[in-house]
Amino acid sequence: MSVEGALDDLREGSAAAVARAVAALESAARDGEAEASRHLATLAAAGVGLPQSWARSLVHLYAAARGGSPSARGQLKVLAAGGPPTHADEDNPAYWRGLSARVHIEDWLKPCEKRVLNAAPRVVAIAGFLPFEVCDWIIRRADGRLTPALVYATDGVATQASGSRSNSALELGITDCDVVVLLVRQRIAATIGVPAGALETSQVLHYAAGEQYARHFDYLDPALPDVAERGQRIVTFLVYLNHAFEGGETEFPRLGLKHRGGTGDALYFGNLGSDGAPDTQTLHAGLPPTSGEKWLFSQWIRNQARV
Ligand SMILES: O=C(O)CCC(=O)C(=O)O
Repeated sequence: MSVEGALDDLREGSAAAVARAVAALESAARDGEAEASRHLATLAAAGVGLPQSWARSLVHLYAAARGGSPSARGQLKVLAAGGPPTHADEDNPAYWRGLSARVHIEDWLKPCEKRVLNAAPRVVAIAGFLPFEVCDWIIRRADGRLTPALVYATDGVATQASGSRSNSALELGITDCDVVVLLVRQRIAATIGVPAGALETSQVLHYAAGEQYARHFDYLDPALPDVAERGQRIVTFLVYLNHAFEGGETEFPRLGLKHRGGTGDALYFGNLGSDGAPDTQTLHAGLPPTSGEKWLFSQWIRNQARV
C-alpha cells in the first residue's frame, strides 16, 4: 500500500483501517520512505495506532528529516530550542540528529503565567504562549487549504457557513496534524489540566478584512447524546497567530470585554457556570478585522477524554 493509501485508511478511522495504515507506513519507512516516517512521527505523538511516545515520535521525525522530508525538516527547525544554526549542513545526518536532540518536550509542558481578565465566567490571557516560529509554521500549513468555516448550533450539528460566520478555516484532522501541532495541543491540555484526549480536532481560523464569527456560544445542548458520550465543551482556547490586522478583537458583549493578543498570545474561557450548566454570559464573537487578515488557532475542549 502507498503512503497515500495509508492516509486514506487513517481518515477512515476504524480500528482495522488505522492498524492497516500503521503496518503500511512501518513497512514503507523500513524501505526508506521519508514521508512514511514523518507520518509515523505524527501517529506516535498523537497516540493513534501506536502507543503515545514523544521519544518515538522524535526518532521517526529524525529518520524522516534525514531521508529528505521537507515537512519533517521544517518541524525540527521550528521545534529545536534556540532555532536552527545559521550554518546548516542539511546533507549531514548529524545536523538533523542534533536538531532532534534539542527538542525539549518538558519545556512545552511548563506552567504559563496567566492574567485573569474576568473572574466568572473565567476569561484568562496568556502572553507568549507560542513562539513566533510556531505561529508562522501553523499559518503556512493552513494557507491555501482553507474552506468556509462551518456554523455549529448548540445541538452540535455543523452547517455550511452563513453570514453569521463568514471566515474560513482548516480542521487539523490526524492526516493534517504534525508534531508541531500536537505539541501545541499538549501545551494547551497541560495549561487547562486535562488529558490531550479531551481536545476536539484543532482548527486554524482565518478572517479576511470584513469577515466575522458573529455572537455565539461554544457550549453544546446538554441533552445531546454527543454530550453524554463525549462530554460538554467546557473551555475554548484561542491562540492569536499574527497581529498584522486592525480590529478583529474577540468580544464578550455581556462582560463588556474586548480582547486582542499579539502573535503567540493566548486567550481562554470557561463555557459553563459554577453549577456546571451552560453560562449565557459567555456569549462571544470574533469581530471583523477592519484591515489586514487575522489568523487564529482555535481549540474546543471537552470534560471527557476520547478513549
Ligand atoms: O475569532 C475570535 O476571536 C473568536 C473565535 C471563536 O469565537 C471560537 O473559536 O469559538
